[in-house]
Amino acid sequence: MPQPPNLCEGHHVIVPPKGVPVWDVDPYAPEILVNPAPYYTALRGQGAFAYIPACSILTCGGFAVTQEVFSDHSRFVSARGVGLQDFNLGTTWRPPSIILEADPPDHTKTRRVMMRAMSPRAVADLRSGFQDAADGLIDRLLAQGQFDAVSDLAEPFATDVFPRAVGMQHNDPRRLVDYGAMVFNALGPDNAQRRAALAKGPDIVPFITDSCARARLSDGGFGASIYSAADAGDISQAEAGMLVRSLLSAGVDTTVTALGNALWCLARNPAQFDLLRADPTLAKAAFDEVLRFTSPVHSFCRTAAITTQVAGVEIVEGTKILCSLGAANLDPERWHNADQFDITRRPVGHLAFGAGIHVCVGQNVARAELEAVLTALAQQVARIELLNAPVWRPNNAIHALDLMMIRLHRA
Ligand code: OVM
Repeated sequence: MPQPPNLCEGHHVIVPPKGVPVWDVDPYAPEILVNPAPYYTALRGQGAFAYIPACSILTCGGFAVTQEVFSDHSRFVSARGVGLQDFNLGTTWRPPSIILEADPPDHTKTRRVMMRAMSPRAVADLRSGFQDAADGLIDRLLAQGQFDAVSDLAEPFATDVFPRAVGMQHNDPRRLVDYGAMVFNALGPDNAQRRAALAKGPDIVPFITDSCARARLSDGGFGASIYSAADAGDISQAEAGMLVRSLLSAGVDTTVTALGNALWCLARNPAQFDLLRADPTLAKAAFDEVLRFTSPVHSFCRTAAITTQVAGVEIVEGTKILCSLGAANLDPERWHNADQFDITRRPVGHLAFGAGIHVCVGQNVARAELEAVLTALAQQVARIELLNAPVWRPNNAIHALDLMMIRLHRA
């Protein structure tokens, strides 16, 4: 029997709704986090929802139900936290995000500022710089021989181009990566992953807070754009700092993870990599399929703001619902050959970026980063050789590699 994880401070204890199976599982157990596919299948097999007594939550992973919960921000709110903890109860590890952990009308205002900062136009200006960085990195890695796709490719790329796009004047890749691990692990229960990540707080949080100050951000970046919205009176200076914190929270670990996962998909599916090489314009489609197939953010929670029904199940106010984006993105009822990585499908509607009003506001940036690296691989690399069994790193909200040794062979 799985050991119940310790619940975070502040959690509604609910009773299982009628007709919902009780499932004795710890969705945050490291063995599940590093190999989620069997868990996703079992989750979808439970029906619309399952009740997990260890966490006192409902969980869902079928595409239709997950999409319904995620798209309905008025019934299923974010301001009570998108992890296990109910922000109405207890204290949070940091001041809540004013965009991720917010509902309308507060969210509407901050979202507008972030959309403008990372508009298609703003991101278009970055593409050639991203491509130069990707071309140079892949050329160097081709010469290097064997290397780790995480620490030698994904992390160096994302922690170089993104902080520059933000306008950070004091980049510290290690601390940015570790802060991402804090933010995403904090969404789970008080388990080993969360404790280990949050223990680094005293070293990392002051660096992050300092980095959000206006004086630390150069002109022309996303950070300066956010502060100009404060000058225009759309938000306060303090809110601008909080939105820069959101950039640093959501913009590093996610793209590091997506890059590693992309290499994992292509290394294990050489015929798919050959398709990409034959037509590098498939980079965009390949990225969406990587997202569908690997779901870098594997889950987020919502909280029922009212007592309501979904799929005939009564959900009482205060219920936390753990939405498994990873399970929904592999649902065979939604996707043909769901367990096949196929860059020629058009996985429109995948939930890896979420859905509804909270759908990833930085996705233009993520797409530009991934398209640059996938294009460089398509143009310069003949073959991606996998040299070890990839090692995954358990994280309460992210499905990421820890280590994957590969060798690139020049085209
Ligand atoms: C934020 C934030 C943190 C993590 C993820 C995220 C995926 C946003 O601090 O606003 O979006």
